[in-house]
Amino acid sequence: MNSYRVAIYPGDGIGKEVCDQAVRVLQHVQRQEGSFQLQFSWLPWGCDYYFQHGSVVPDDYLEQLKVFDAIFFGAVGDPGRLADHVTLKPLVKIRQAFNQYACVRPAKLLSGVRCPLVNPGEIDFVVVRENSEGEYASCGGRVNPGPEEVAVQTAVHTRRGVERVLRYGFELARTRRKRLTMITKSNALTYSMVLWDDVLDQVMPEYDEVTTDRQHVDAAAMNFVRCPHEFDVVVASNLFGDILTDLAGAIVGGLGLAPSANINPERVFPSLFEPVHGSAPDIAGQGIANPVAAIQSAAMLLDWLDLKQAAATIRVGVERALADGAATPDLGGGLNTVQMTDIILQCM
Ligand code: GGG
Repeated sequence: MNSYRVAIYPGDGIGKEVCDQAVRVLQHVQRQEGSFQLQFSWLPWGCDYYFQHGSVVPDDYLEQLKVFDAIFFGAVGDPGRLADHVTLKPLVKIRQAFNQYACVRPAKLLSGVRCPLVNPGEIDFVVVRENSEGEYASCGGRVNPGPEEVAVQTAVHTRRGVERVLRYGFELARTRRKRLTMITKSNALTYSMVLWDDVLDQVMPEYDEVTTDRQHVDAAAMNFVRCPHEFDVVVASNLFGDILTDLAGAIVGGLGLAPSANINPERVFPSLFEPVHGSAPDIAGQGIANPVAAIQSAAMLLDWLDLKQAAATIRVGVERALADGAATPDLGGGLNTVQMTDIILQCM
């Protein structure tokens, strides 16, 4: 029987609550299938760890994580106790150090879910967010503390980095409706985003069965609302992808439903799976967080481990539960986190 080691990094706030439920679902499907084994290692990192040890993660956290087959992540952030950039830093570092350069964020409107748009049509697209460089490159500094202080933060886009994420997007588009939209702002960001345009021009002829277009990020934000059904695969830089996927989550029912996978396509390092949402301090501890985004992320983890049947079983459970009207408060319902998971388990 194949056995896989999975690191669980729940983090802060509702990250812990939804991780518990995602692991429950993984254990359930593992029992149901009986053909694979998942060994979970819980990592107590995050804000509480910081106040015990003086840092959010131990010094050797990348070494510790390297040995796993996959990482499951909850959410980070506890702004009342610790600045957000301190809690987020290890996550960004993991994505970069482990070359998880393709952040895959599906946006699909499921039956039974209320869409905030009036005539949405069928919404089923995937945003591939460049995840290892761009605006998150952590390149810059601050000088002259005081009234004349200056902060510089430089985005770093490399030809290699842009090309590999575009190729990932094209390969994905080949398996779907064969449309790819590249998001830039190359009318204003005339160095970095024109590099994206140039790389698209170079790569595109190799994928001539894929229809390609390009949109500036402001137009794309409008079109996500105006005509979301027209998108299939969307490729964007790190920050643009992050912003657009909150919007994408909102139009398919809310961030409580939005999963993601931070993929190292070459499989040299473990990939990391997490809900798109953050730690939601406003509802943390109340037991009412929507576990669906985390559970759907768990399905993406199983897909990545090539446990396709188990992943499909989870998706069927989620889709049936939502179609039957199961809903947490963010979806307009009254179920708590555990009750929502109970129903998903019954539907699997
Ligand atoms: N589950 C993801 C999470 O905690 N996200 C917090 C956040 O602010 N992330 C920013 C990012 O993904 O770039």
